[in-house]
Amino acid sequence: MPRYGVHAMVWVGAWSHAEAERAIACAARAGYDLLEIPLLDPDKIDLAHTRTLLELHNIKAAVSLGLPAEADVSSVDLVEVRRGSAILAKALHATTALGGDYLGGVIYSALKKYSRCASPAGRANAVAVIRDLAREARLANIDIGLEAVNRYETNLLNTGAQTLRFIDEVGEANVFVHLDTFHMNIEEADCVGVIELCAERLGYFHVNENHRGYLGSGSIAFSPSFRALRRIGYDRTIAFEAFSSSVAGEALGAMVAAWRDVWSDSNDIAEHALAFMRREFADALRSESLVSLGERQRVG
Ligand code: LER
Ligand code: MN
Repeated sequence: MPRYGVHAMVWVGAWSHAEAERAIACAARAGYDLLEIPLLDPDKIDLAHTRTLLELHNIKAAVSLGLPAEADVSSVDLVEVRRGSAILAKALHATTALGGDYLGGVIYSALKKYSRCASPAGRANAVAVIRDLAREARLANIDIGLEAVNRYETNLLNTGAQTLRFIDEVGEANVFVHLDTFHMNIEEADCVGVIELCAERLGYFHVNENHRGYLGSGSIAFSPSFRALRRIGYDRTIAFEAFSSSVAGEALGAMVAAWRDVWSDSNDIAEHALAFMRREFADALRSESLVSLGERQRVG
């Protein structure tokens, strides 16, 4: 069975003690196995405090981030690349300190709208940084996830196929593809096909509506993707992600262009999402069993 996660920005836009307490307690109360903590400022997070809360509420942590423009590991400017590696080293330290086993997101470039294509030299820098990060992470049993995001948030990895090629170049066994239905909906020609293509290397799956609101209230057809996850025997993390301007606040709102107040009741949307994802996964099992029963009957 997969583990179900939720992004902390469903509750909070920063990570003070009070915000950590709220996000961790609410995610656990809603029934999630894991809380994805965005590492907004690695120097400001009180790791011991967060770890104590995670243990108290019996919930795992994953760490995610998008690199800032001035710390872009896919740059040809080595000062920027070094700044990016330093942030990733801190993020890896934070993941270990929180007892997490997953560090991912847009960690292979900046999370920003680029005005030109990625250069071969910049891409090679990103591959080298992720390789070094993965080697360090392996020592702590941490998996690294590269999230394919849409064209307005990176110029390097917009699709699952591009991410697989990049991972081949990195050549480390603990680097995985991280897919997100919001980004797949914009960039993939075939959302089912990409899940099947990435099967062996799929390490994390974000479930998101096209408007980042309540699952099922937008235009994304989730059932085919859940059936594909079942077919490939996916048993890693399925995490709900949603952003709304009133909850995410200015800084994060700007990063992911959450300009509208799409929803406002954090506990309600989180509970709704967990029930939705569990139902989709259970229905996917039923429909896959019906397909294989039909196949057996045709053959017999
Ligand atoms: C951003 O669009 C997103 O989907 C986040 O998961 C990025 O880390
Ligand atoms: Mn995402």
